[in-house]
Amino acid sequence: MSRVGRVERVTKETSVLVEIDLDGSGKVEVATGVGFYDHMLDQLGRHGLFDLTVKTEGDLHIDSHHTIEDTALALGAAFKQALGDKVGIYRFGNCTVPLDESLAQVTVDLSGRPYLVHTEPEHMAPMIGEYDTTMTRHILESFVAQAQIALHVHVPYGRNAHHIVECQFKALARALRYASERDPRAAGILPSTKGAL
Ligand SMILES: [Mn+2]
Repeated sequence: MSRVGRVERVTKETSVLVEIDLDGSGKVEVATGVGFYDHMLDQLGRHGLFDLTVKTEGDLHIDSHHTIEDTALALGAAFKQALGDKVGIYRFGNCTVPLDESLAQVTVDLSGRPYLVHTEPEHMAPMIGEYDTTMTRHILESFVAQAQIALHVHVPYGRNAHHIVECQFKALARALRYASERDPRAAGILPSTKGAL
């Protein structure tokens, strides 16, 4: 059974298409018009081993906010769709990823309930190309709200903004991969005593 999600989200501000295959090989085709964000979504697919297509046409003449946020919302919705009934998966995942001087620690529970805990260094360069670094939390909030997962992301230390953001996406990718992968010992078993996830 294939685990794929496809979401089209069209508003007056943006038009987003996301397709994801959780059991892919990290084949990524991303075009949002925001270079650094494309680079981050590339990390997500590559290190999550998800096949990922993202096409966003947003109101970049205003700024990159709507484009980035709406893409994250669609990505979260597509991820949830692809997870399906969650039978036979690990459910929990965590990964710690260093990028030179920066470190990201990510823990996820594919719980069905949205919750984000996020800390990162307060003092960071405000922009990476067209990417506003305060958007990282906004991306995670948006993804969590739609994917309905509990997500804890911490960067206890780091200095370079590019590194601080990129290690978060790499660790997120790997944690999502571990949580969503099929557990060979749990075939046919829903990883919850509640009977629903
Ligand atoms: Mn917003």
